[in-house]
Amino acid sequence: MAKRVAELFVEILAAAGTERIYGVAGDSLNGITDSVRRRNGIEWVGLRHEETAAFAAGAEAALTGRLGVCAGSCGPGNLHLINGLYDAHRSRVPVLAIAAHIPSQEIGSGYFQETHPESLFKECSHFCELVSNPSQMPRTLEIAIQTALSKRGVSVVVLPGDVALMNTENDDRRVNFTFAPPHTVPRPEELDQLASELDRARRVTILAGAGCAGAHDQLIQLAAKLQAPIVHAMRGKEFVEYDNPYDVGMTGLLGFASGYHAMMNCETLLMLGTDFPYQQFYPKNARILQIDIRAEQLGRRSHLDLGLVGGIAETLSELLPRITQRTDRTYLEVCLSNYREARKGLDDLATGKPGQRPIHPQYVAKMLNEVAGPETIFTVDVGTPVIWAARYLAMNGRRRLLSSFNHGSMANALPQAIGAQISHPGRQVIALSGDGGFSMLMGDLLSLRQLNLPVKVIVFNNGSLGFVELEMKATGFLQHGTDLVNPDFAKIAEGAGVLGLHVDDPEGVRPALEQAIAHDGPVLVDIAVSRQELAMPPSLKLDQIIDFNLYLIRAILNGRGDEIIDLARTNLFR
Ligand SMILES: Cc1cc2nc3c(=O)[nH]c(=O)nc-3n(C[C@H](O)[C@H](O)[C@H](O)COP(=O)(O)OP(=O)(O)OC[C@H]3O[C@@H](n4cnc5c(N)ncnc54)[C@H](O)[C@@H]3O)c2cc1C
Ligand SMILES: Cc1ncc(C[n+]2csc(CCOP(=O)(O)OP(=O)(O)O)c2C)c(N)n1
Ligand SMILES: [Mg+2]
Repeated sequence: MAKRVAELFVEILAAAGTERIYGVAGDSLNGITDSVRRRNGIEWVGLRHEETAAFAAGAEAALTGRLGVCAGSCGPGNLHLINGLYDAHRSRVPVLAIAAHIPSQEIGSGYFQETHPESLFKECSHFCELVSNPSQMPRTLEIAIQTALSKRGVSVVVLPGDVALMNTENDDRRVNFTFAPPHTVPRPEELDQLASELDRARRVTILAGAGCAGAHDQLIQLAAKLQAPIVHAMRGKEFVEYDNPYDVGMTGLLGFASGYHAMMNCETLLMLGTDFPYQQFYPKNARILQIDIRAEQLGRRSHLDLGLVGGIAETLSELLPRITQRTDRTYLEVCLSNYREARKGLDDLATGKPGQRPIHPQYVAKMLNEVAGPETIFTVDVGTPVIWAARYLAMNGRRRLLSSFNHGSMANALPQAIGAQISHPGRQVIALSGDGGFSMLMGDLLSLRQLNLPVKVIVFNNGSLGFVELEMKATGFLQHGTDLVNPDFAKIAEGAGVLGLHVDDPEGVRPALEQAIAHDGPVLVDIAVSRQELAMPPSLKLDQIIDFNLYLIRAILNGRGDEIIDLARTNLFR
């Protein structure tokens, strides 16, 4: 029996396990939204901005491993998806975007709202095709889904509103979407070679990333055999750091001195499932060995002496019996002791005494870590919240940590929290937002009320684009264009039917966070935190230090001495 293309589309999505579509309704999407309305089992999640929809779908996909789906209407509607889609694509999580399109007979005429989605989304997708004829369905959609799942990333189906409403007799489904990634292991002789490299080396450091998800046991066993410290890249934190006696912290500009030194002083660096992007932080003289599931990743960030293609869990299982147990812990102990020192240094910054204002953001993050539950999903805005999360949120194998780590977009935390909460009802979801990031997609605060999502939004309100100020200082620019004149966000929340709490004294931080978590509904906690909080890189290069001094000199010359005192008060004298 003939059915509409849109109806078939939604049926195929349901067959692929889709439970919801995030989006903003629009004329060209009517076929899809109406088919969703008439079908049980798939929900339309209406949001205030399509970018939120794409981030939410990406968060759902990241947490479940299943396809996240979002939709935007023709022209500006689907264009708004793009930043969130870039994020999902670069994080390599499977997302399908439905880009509704102008009437098919108008394509190419410069029609109202016309864009060319196949060109626009090409760069942020593995697959991006137009359905111009009903008989392309369901095959085009099946290929799109299969591609997103197997290549991990975004697929876009461009669907003109009129084609969505056409009838089709065609329903020759081919795919059952039971995709499970294959086990991939390198050849035995390559594993032997890797084992002998590792056995020969004196000081081995492991750099572990997100590719170590599901490989915690093997990773720890390997470190134990090699007596090797484990440094993690940021996306690896949630999979690597917990229950790990070999953990020496993160490296990179936001990392720990101990992570930095363990990378720079090793003789052999073993990279496992990581694409840590900053070349300056790789050792120049060490031998570098790498395992990654994708061959094109090998040697992408550093010189490479041996690269193997394999999944980390299964490859380490094969590698372990080939490695000789070491007993010398000298190098490991030095790295661990550096780590204890770095950790203490960071903990000493996370203090808050009643009456002592402004509140240190580190203290907020530390308190949040203490009051949040063991299953919490944290979403973290790009900006200084990423720093506080990296340093003060402890993972345990069950907590999750999402941000826009690879794409680096602001305003990700609230949208990702929405996707996390909808797909995980009953689970605690906490967004760590910057005041800049939060206000960028603030419209979807309203969605927390509309969709009854008990997300807790913690706004680190420092009245500025703080991370950018930090970068300006580190590189010798005088800060400009970074001021934010903010309202009391708690009052805005109240106006939106969301419990709003405002805190401006350290004494109030913990009680407010506890109250927020105990509250059965959405909450926004607006916390006035210090603006001039230095997040020193683990090792400053001489030119960076000179530039930093230059900043101070320029600031004085410009008569902004008050700011330096502020810097000093919040950093040097505590
Ligand atoms: C403001 C800001 C500052 C940042 N500062 C830092 C910083 O100081 N330090 C830092 O570390 N990061 C930092 N980041 C994050 C950084 O940009 C990268 O996102 C992060 O370092 C990448 O972590 P990763 O290598 O674990 O993950 P990814 O980049 O996602 O790499 C994972 C790798 O694992 C591979 N893989 C996936 N699955 C498997 C498998 N099963 N088996 C084998 N391989 C697999 C993938 O092919 C990929 O190559 C910052 C981000 C922001 C937004
Ligand atoms: C969409 C987008 N615009 C601009 C940037 C550049 N940028 C990175 S961090 C940042 C400031 C973030 O400010 P805020 O959310 O207030 O967090 P803070 O660093 O102050 O804690 C900016 C502008 C970006 N990463 N993404
Ligand atoms: Mg800010």
